[in-house]
Amino acid sequence: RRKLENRISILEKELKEMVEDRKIQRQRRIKNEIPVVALVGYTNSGKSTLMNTILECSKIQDEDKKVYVEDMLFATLETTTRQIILEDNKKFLLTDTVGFVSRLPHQLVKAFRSTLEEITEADLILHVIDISNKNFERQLKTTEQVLKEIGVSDIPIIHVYNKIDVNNTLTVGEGVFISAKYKTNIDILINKIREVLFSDYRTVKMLIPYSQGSIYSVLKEHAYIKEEEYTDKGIEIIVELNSILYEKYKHLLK
Ligand SMILES: Nc1nc2c(ncn2[C@@H]2O[C@H](COP(=O)(O)OP(=O)(O)OP(=O)(O)O)[C@@H](O)[C@H]2O)c(=O)[nH]1
Ligand SMILES: [Mg+2]
Repeated sequence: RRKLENRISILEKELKEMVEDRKIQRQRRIKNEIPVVALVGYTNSGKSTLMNTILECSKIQDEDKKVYVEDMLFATLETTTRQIILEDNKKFLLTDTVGFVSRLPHQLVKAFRSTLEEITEADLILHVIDISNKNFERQLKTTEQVLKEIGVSDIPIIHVYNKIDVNNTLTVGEGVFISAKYKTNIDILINKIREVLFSDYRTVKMLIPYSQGSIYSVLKEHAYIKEEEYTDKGIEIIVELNSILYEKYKHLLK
């Protein structure tokens, strides 16, 4: 009892500090236009494990970037955001959040509300469900109830049924069935994420005059150059880009 109260006061303090940091992060992010994916779900469902597994699919990986995983309630005390870069240069930010519980200790509700704000900023929510838990249906409802309360009905949600290595009896339904720990079906999940986040991408041919080489650098960094050829008029490229870059550079279409 005493231990739990201590833990709660640490939680409250840490959460308060995080809110301030996140306000700044958020503004930066909005300017960057990189889409944000939030991992949401009941405590112990495997959100942080999935964060680490998806990090391994990122082009730039760093062992230090892994987050803490533990078989306990509230292993995650703060939200963490990492950038994921897929092989074709498509990027998104992935946010690991504090897990939900039913009957949240009331001291925590306020602190939680602020972490939940983070979720309202997401472009996509991955709702992680631990199907090895016999109460998973109730946990799923609890999480959905909280999501409803914070008013995110306009954000797309993918149901991610986790721990199929323990329970594989439930494989039909809307969503993706994975094992975050054993890295099963992660490719399917990534493809679903792609469908939602990058539906505005298109592949076009462009000619960049040598005098505008900086555009080439921008595209090299923020788009996916599939082919390039140096001609006497400039660099001819076949590039896959999002609608923002497309609008900006469509005068170079060929
Ligand atoms: N068998 C199995 N265990 C898993 C799987 N994914 C995660 N786990 C385990 O489930 C436990 C909780 O994992 P976490 O990733 O810390 O869960 P979380 O949702 O981040 O938990 P909180 O931060 O407390 O909300 C750990 O012991 C993981 O190793 C899986 O696919 N299969
Ligand atoms: Mg966690």
